[in-house]
Amino acid sequence: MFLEIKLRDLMEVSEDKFWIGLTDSGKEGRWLWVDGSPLHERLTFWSNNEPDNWIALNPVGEDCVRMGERGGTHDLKCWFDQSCDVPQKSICEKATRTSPRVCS
Ligand SMILES: [Ca+2]
Ligand SMILES: [Ca+2]
Repeated sequence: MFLEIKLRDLMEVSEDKFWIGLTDSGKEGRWLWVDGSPLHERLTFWSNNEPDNWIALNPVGEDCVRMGERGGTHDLKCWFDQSCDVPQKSICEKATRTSPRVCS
């Protein structure tokens, strides 16, 4: 929900979506995050009829996942598998920045 809300304001057109670091390029249908951890199948947000590994535009299929719906979604189902060759913006995760504690 946090990401979906953040992206709404950043999307200018409907194709202006964001890679989330999830792929099935190693084995079709086996979804892994970029750190190698598997997708928790009970915690997915696929849009209707996705993932479909659609091959009409690219015979290799669709092995990368992007998210976002301009204007938002009511059910958070905003993940789409897409050809990895399509340029998109990306969401990156980084460690929490912590500041040293000061004792007084
Ligand atoms: Ca695929
Ligand atoms: Ca797709």
